[in-house]
Amino acid sequence: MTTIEAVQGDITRESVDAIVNAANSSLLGGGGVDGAIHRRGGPAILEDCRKLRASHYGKGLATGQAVATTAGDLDAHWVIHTVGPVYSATEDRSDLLASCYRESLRVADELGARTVSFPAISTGVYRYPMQDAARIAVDTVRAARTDVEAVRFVLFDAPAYEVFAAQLR
Ligand code: AR6
Repeated sequence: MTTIEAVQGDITRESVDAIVNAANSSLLGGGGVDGAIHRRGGPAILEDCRKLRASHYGKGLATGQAVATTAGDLDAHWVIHTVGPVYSATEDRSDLLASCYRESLRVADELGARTVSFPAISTGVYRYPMQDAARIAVDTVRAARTDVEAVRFVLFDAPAYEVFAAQLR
């Protein structure tokens, strides 16, 4: 059984086995939660990302996939980087967003992570509507077959927290 909860806060302050990053396919950093994780986690994360680019992801990490690095100075063992879809009003990309949560949990299982914190993937720069994103996130984690014992959705602001909390009720 996986316990699932939503909290409001800054994901870079989490003390868990793995923190999930809403990255982009370059894996080389960006704004939003990605920027915050690299800033607080320090250069070791980017160093690992560069190595992954060179060894396995020369063309970048595909949307919906996930890969782990060190968490550097963060209070976690690993950062799991996943690439959410850019929202489209004309094309249903919910499977790709669901894949981010599934693949991140699969990577967490490979690592042996038991506690994992997720941000609201794709809901910032990638413009996914919070309501849809929360439904996909909660449904996918609830349906996942995983050894992860505790999943925390860490929402940056109160409106996002309310949407996730309502979805969990
Ligand atoms: N803790 C928790 N949530 C946060 C934090 C934080 N410290 N900072 C922002 N958020 P975004 P995306 C929330 O834009 O939409 C980057 O440049 C934010 O309020 O970080 O998947 C990447 O490199 C929002 O609800 O990710 C990519 O290029 C959510 O995190 C692109 O943005 C996701 O917003 C990915 O876009």
